[in-house]
Amino acid sequence: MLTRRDMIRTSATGAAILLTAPNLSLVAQDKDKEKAAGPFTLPKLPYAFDALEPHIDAKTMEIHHDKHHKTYVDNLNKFIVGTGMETKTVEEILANLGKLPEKVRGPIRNNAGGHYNHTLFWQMMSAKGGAPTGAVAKAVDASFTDADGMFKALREAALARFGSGWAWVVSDRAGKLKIVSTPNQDNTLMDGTGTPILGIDVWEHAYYLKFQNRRAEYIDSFFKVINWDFVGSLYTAAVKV
Ligand code: MN3
Repeated sequence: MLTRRDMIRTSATGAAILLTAPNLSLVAQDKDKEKAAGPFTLPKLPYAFDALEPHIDAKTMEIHHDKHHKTYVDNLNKFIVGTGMETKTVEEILANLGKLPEKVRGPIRNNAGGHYNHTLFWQMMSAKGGAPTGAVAKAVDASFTDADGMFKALREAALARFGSGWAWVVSDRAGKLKIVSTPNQDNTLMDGTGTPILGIDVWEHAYYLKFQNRRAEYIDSFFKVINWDFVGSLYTAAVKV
């Protein structure tokens, strides 16, 4: 079980998640909450709202986490009832959307996707910033020449996403990285095209308060607060699967 302290430690040293939750078991966190309104709960932000200032502002972080992410969790809890998948992990739900009743498949796709994507997103950021190291750095170089090559490709995908969605760096099981963009709250677990190791939320709610329509500036600010320890742990787990 992941306690709050474990979550904070995980955010500080991304490698710890390999010991406690190799498959990012969101349900393990969810079960910690005793009075949850359903099987899924909003994970605590692993740092203060203002921790990523000046790159990502505190008000955006507060609304994004406490309102937007919470709504995905609340709606997932509402729609999952009676589907027979109440005890599944978010990852299992996302990989098996076709098994859900047609009536709730769309809402569960959006809200389970939103819950999973944001749970990763908070941990993918850290005030420390920095550059990739170790195995993930080698993979970045092999796939994109260098980190700047990866940023360039990720920036292009994030800018090209029309409307709301995400741009991702995903890994296949052999450790080859590629850039993918998905609409809405979709991700690459849904179609099995890879495991997300880094993702940028390009919904306007992620940047409009500070950057208004200047998505490119927000993207470059995000690049300064990437939690490479956590990204590295996601990469190692993706390759080991
Ligand atoms: Mn968002």
